Amino acid sequence: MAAFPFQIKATDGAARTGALTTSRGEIRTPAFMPVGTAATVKALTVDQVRSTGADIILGNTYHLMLRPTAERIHRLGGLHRFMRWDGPILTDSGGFQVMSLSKISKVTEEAVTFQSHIDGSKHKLSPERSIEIQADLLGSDIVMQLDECVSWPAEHSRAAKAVGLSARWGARCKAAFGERETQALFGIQQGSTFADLRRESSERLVEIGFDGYALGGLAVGEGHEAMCEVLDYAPGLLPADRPRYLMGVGKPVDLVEAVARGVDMFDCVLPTRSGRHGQAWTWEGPITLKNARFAEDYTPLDPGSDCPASRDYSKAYLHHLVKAEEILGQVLLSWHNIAFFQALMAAMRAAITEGRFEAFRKAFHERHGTA
Ligand code: PRF
Repeated sequence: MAAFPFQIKATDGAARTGALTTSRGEIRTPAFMPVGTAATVKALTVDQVRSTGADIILGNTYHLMLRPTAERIHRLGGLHRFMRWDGPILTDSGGFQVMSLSKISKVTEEAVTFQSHIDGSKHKLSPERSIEIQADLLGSDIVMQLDECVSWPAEHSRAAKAVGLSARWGARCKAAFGERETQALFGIQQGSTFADLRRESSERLVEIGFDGYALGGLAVGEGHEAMCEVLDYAPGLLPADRPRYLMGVGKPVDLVEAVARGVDMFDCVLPTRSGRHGQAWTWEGPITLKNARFAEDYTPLDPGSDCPASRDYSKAYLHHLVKAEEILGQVLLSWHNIAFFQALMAAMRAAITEGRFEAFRKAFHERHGTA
């Protein structure tokens, strides 16, 4: 398989920094991918997203296959052209969103069938159909295998079944994907919080052979401590020379702890979703702009940032926008939060490069707190 080159430029403990080179540009790692579920990073233009330093965004098979449909996006020239994002796009395979969003769903060996959360219409998503949607119709750069993620807590036997099904679906995805020059296919490790299952899952994925490997089934309710316990060993079960992607994570404290354990890529709705709900993430932790203490605070969220939303608008103005439910409040807070997450990743990359990640990690926690 002609994988995208992944160059690790420096390591510090288990933490790594480098770059994944795709046909649409370089992804500096550790990387945070803003979520563009419905062909939009909610509330932001692609120029605003790019201005934050994001190298890659994420799209969702589940949402796009339902609306406006993958076939329509294909007729309109593919997802990049449709949404005007010319950088790399990673798409999730759909299974996880089916479980969390659809009205009714049923998993068989063949496929997952479900009813749309939009209009109740019935759909089937097989490994082969997920690859067709992501790779051929949307034109994604990084395609995720279809997997089964069990909810937490899970019985060992239930988690073991999902590991087996995910491995068989991974092999079918690889066969359907074939060999491609300009697109990559990532496998997804499952196994809940069971070390033996995480190991078995990794071995089966490596046997199939993917361009990169994701850690799935985490951040599903187990909490920060339990997730960190899995991350103490799970990334080390995956090939060191390929990118490792922790799906759906997370808060700034989660990102720092996962990078410390050898994770290279992340995605999460947190910065955009919490921004739309009036929350700003800062080096000092999260703040709720609605709070009366910001009513006459003329300072910006981050005077040292080069993001206009972080640097040029006072907290008093943002407080007013949120209180008045003005749409600009959602735009500016989403923009600021994405810029903050990108600044955090850039700071971690610099700390790893300069061999001072442990000092960075300690200083980050002292300043940011545990929220
Ligand atoms: N599998 C897939 N997508 C995901 C997850 C998963 O386990 C998660 C778990 N946090 C988020 N998104 N395919």
